[in-house]
Amino acid sequence: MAQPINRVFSGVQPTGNLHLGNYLGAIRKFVAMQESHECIYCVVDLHAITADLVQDNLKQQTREIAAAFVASGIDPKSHIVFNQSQVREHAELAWMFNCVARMGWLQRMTQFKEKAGKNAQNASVGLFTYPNLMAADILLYRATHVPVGDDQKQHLELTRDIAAKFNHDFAKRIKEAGHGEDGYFPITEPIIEGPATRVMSLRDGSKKMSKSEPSDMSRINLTDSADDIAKKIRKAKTDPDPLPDNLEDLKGRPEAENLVGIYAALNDVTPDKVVAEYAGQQFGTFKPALAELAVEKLAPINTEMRKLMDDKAHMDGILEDGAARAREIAQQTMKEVRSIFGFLG
Ligand code: AQP
Repeated sequence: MAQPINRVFSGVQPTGNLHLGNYLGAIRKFVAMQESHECIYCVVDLHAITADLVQDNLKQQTREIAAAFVASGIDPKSHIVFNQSQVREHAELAWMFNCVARMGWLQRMTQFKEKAGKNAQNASVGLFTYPNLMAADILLYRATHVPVGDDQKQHLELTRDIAAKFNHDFAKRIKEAGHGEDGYFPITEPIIEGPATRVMSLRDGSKKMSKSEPSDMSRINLTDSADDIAKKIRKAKTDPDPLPDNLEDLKGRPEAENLVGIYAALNDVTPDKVVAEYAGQQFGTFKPALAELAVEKLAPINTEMRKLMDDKAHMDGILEDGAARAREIAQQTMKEVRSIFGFLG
């Protein structure tokens, strides 16, 4: 079977409220890529149990992420939107990739070190092998492009390493099965670009904005009201200096740099343009402008998300339909992968 040349896959974990970082770093790119690519967008619920085993609201949060996809402009009819646990082949390929990936590769993953913290011995094995499941998510669909935020860069490199090792180790069988000279799995291209590939916490410019950060004031959620958005931006940590007229002078001012990056991304302009416009202005002027812009861009998504969330049956229908179409691709891949491994059946 020929490899697709233009297939996008990406996923979001249902681990809490979607925030501005997820939106600017990932979901907005998902929307843009629909124009030129065949897209598969997944709520990666199997990943959600790697950190906290017992989840209270998994079904609801899964629907909420899917609703955010659709409310942001993803078309679930022309493309595929589904949740990972409905397509069992993700887990099967992840097991095989546990055997392809090397211990040393996983031991280098910085996200595991950050998430496991000082108590790595007590972290789940799933958290350690998370990148193998992520590689399986992507390669199950032989996706060629993966739009993600900057924090996922290292995991994407691992996905490429897994694909390359599989293609190399099974080269003879892959060729004999007629899959061509380039190997079976594509060497996926990460799409990490724009001014908001790493949106930082509103309370601490050295930490990334994150769903699992305990302080809700650290992030703007897609479900926040206009008042909440304005309050969070007003209270965002900054320094006492005015905005400079060039980006170089923002260096060493992480909170200011973050707010400028957010403004630029929301307004689809470069950060240079933002500092040129607000040069010499205090945050007392810049923050209300940013709040107004954020509300203008996020309010329509928020309204649409609420509407979708009121109709659970509709959301479940979208996910079931997406899963059926994803499964067709996944089953074909696994048939071929099982044969390459040499399994009977
Ligand atoms: N702060 C961020 N800036 C830009 N992009 C971001 N992403 C996450 N945080 C930022 C991107 O959003 C997509 C979905 O991420 P995820 O939910 O699968 O997991 P994550 O990267 O671990 O995100 P969180 O919000 O920090 O979740 P928790 O707290 O549960 O770990 C990815 O493309 C990611 O790069």
